[in-house]
Amino acid sequence: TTTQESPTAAGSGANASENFKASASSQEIADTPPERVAAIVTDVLKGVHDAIAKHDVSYPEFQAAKAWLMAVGEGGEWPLFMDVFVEHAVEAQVAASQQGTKGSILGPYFLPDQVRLGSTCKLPRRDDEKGTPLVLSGQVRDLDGTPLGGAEVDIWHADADGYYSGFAPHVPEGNLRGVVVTDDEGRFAIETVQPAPYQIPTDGPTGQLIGAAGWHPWRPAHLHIQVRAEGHRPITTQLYFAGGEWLDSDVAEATKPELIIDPQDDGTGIRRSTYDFVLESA
Ligand code: MBD
Ligand code: FE
Repeated sequence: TTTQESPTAAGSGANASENFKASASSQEIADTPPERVAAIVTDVLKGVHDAIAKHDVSYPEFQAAKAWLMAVGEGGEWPLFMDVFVEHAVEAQVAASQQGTKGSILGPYFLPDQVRLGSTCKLPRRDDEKGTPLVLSGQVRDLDGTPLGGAEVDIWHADADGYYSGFAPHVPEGNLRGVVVTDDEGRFAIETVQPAPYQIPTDGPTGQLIGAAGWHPWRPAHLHIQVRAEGHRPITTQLYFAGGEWLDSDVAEATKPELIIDPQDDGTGIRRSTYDFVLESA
């Protein structure tokens, strides 16, 4: 539905690959002992072998799978594929031991070191940024209710066409991204615009697989948020919008009922919602 020149899947996917490789500090890479590698990979391969037997997979299908795997790598889409189809299962493991605000997946489009903004702020945007004005305000607190001043509410989201800055070449760098620092009472108020749902690029290997399987390529509209405070366990999450399209069929399976906000028009055309974040001690 967009009239903007859209990035090719290869273009935005490759960006995600480069970003992942460059961000070794924010993406912690495990040094896993051999027994654990063997245990996990044995079960992963067993799942593959079982599927081959169950579905009587043929040689042409096996070759098609190899060609597709190569295309995912060449198109730089492994971060996209992994975060859409696998990350939610990893997040569920973390969630089992995490108190406070519910988490969700990070996704492929986080960028570190974005502009730092005061507690009441407007995210960087184009002069002609499309979309309904949206204000998200709230408070960051400890599990015991203590307000956390100086906490960082790192927020990034797609524009009203569903594109992310840093990944879609036509969107200016840093657009709709910022690190909002809470005031002494842990409060923040962020003005931005309503994001659109996100469509997995249909011209790349991930989109082609989705098409070949007859699935849909959509994520519901969402705000990505990572909240960090000294001495506390950071929380990575997303907020979704009540009544939004694809909310009940997110291709990335990353929605949770606790993460749905329902912004209301304040009478001036601005939609407002509050959301408080609760962090556990580190
Ligand atoms: C996104 O915007 C996203 O949040 C995830 C998890 C995967 C692909 C695109
Ligand atoms: Fe996203």
